[in-house]
Amino acid sequence: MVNQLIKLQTMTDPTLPNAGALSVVEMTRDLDFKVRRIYYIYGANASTMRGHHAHKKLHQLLICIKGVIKVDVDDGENVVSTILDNPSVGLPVGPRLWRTMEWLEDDSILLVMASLPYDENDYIRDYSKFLEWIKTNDENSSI
Ligand code: T46
Repeated sequence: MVNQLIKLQTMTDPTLPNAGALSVVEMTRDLDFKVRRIYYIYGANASTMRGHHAHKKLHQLLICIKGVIKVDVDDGENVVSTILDNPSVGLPVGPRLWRTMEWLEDDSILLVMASLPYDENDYIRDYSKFLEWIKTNDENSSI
């Protein structure tokens, strides 16, 4: 399992070196799912751990738009860690993957684009149930 970061189209103006950058996520070009929900997590101190769950059907794109966040993705056999410290890249995280996020800097902000509306039934929040679920179900299983 490899976490493939998506490099987002990013514009800067060389004539305005202090004017920042503008990054774009465009459907189809950058994402293979339609965005049905956007949320963001902010105000967390360094060392905060979040996640600790998998999704049955949900596809997401995670972008750390401020600070540094480590994302561990576990497919039940391997864990791949990715440091998100650049707002011009996104990490796609699909269903059937156990994810854990660790805030490595105070006030880092995680922006998430998601393929479906919120549905608690799509979550698996118990690791042993996750291991069981991926053995016996796929993304098309009813939830
Ligand atoms: C994920 C990672 C990256 C809602 O009511 N609506 C929503 O759209 C979301 C995302 C959450 N909630 C509720 C569910 C919980 O009662 O907000 C509470 C906090 O959510 P949770 O503990 O799941 O937050 P994280 O940071 O552990 O996980 C979140 C997403 O829930 C999850 O889908 O993949 O970010």
